[in-house]
Amino acid sequence: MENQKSFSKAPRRLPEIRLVLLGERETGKSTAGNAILRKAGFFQAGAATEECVRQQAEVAMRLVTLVDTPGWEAGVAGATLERVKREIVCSVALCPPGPHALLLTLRVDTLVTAGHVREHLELLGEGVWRHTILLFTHSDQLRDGVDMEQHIQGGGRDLQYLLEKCRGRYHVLSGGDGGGEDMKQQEKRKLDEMKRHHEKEMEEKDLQMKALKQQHQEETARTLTRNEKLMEARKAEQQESEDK
Ligand SMILES: Nc1nc2c(ncn2[C@@H]2O[C@H](COP(=O)(O)OP(=O)(O)OP(=O)(O)O)[C@@H](O)[C@H]2O)c(=O)[nH]1
Ligand SMILES: [Mg+2]
Repeated sequence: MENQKSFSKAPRRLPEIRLVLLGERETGKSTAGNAILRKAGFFQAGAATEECVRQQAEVAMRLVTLVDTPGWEAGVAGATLERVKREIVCSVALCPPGPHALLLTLRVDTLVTAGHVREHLELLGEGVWRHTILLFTHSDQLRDGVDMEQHIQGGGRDLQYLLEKCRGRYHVLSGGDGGGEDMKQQEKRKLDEMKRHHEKEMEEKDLQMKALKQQHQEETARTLTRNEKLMEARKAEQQESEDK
């Protein structure tokens, strides 16, 4: 009975999801962070985020760790401070062993320049796209009669390029309220999908390592056998010349 009691009191271990929010300044990262974690004041929205901030909350039976970052300067002409670039690079270290996904915030009411996004996102390495999801913000600012699908279709080559780099992964966040229950279910599904993808990649890497190890062992065994045969042949030759 006592055992049962302590068992039921044991803390639950929730599946963990680790995310990093990245994007240009004032694209709504901090607002999105509060919406995802469903906490109004976790991240300071409406004021420039100066350094990375990490917050954690239980959302839909997941332990979600979210890192908010300072935004990079807008437009190709704007030079991003080195300090901000360093923060971007450090953001992933705040959710060890690494984020499951990077959320790239894009405002629907602003033109996007793919080169500018690349320049900043790829500070985290060229492989960064495999883990990136486009997160559209300010969807309440869409022009009348234009829905998200139409916005994406008409978003120009740069937006298409980013979408292709992310293999079509995107999510729409509406006006800072988190988008209602449907949106949260959608979000949860996408994040679980990302997590599965990430785990599969790790498994594949593990299999590749095993295959390499096996190959190495086989090669070593072959070399040893060849050497043994050579040694035997040499011994036989020596014996023969001694006998003569
Ligand atoms: N209308 C509307 N306003 C939004 C939305 N998301 C954010 N905002 C507003 O946009 C402004 C900037 O939002 P933040 O969340 O602080 O943006 P940020 O990307 O964190 O900004 P930095 O930290 O400076 O990079 C704030 O005044 C928000 O209230 C949205 O979906 N719709
Ligand atoms: Mg911010």
